[in-house]
Amino acid sequence: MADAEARRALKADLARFNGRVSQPDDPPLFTREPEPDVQSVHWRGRDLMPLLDRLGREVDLGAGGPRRTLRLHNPGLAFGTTHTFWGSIQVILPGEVATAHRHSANAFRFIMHGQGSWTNVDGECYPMNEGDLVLTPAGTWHDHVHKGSGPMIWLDVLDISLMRSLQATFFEPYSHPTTGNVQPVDAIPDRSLRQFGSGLMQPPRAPVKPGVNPLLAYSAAMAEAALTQAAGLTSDPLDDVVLEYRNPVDGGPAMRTMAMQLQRLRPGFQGQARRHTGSKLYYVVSGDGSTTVGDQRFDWRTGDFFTVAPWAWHAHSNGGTQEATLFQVNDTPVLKALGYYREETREETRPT
Ligand code: 1HN
Repeated sequence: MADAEARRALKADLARFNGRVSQPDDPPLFTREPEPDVQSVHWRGRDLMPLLDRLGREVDLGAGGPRRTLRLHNPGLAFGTTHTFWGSIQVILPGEVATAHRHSANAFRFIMHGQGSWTNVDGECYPMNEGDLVLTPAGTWHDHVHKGSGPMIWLDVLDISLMRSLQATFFEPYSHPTTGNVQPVDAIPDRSLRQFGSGLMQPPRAPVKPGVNPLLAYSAAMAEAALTQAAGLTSDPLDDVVLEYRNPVDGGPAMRTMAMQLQRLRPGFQGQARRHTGSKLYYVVSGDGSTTVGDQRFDWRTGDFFTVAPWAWHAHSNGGTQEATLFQVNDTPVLKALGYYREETREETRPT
């Protein structure tokens, strides 16, 4: 009893000086394995599309951004799609302008539907057509202008939750004396593509910053051609045909905090199960198939999204007769850079 009282007194005295007694088994400190709050979630395109249509008609592109987006919300979290990034679907209508700003979050867009929009990144202008990937790395000014005739829809992913947990949030709206809240376009509007777009040859004296990908856009046509070439390789036991969008200078991930992949699951493919630290979001570009995640099974089809929570066993399969194509973003570059990346695979195809 005396001991208990002494401990209470010690705790009270420590508290007065902003101290705490701490031991390794104090919740929420060490658990044997990750016990994520993030959930593995499946969003169906057939549920989202009518809502996106309504969003386009009922929500104005207001001030303060402006952006019109539907966020893929993870019910296990207060905010965000996973604990490191936010995935949102942006709707922009003909003639609309999403004015320029910059922030410390890294961001990219993967175009889902439509054509005729352009993103201006630090004065360079890149087309946004279905299947294109456009990067707006941390600190770059960016605005989107829709010059086409139908609505445009794309996936935006930003490492907002990571930036917030590191308490490193910066944001600035843009203003220019003649062009106002959009950026003027450079004389060479696609410089990064001209310098680095071949992926294989580069101007020897082009300035590059360590770890920062100088290439701002990856076209759907390039990705499709690369994937078709890779289909001639031996099938990857986890992912069948899979390629990562890479920094052409150092071979690293396309963004410092987020890696993106495109993969093709051919009919009859049954992938091995794996688990790893870090979180992922998939977007089904085309086709259908299924992914088992922990004790859930997501039967997905074109236009669907799903997340895989950290350390959840998961395996992909395509039991149909058509090829399926998945786009993926993950935060493993962060885990790898910090030494927190772990991965396991199982011979069996189904998680137990
Ligand atoms: C943002 O800046 C964009 O620049 C899109 O297009 C989506 C979601 C949350 C916060 C900022 C954009 C965003 C965003």
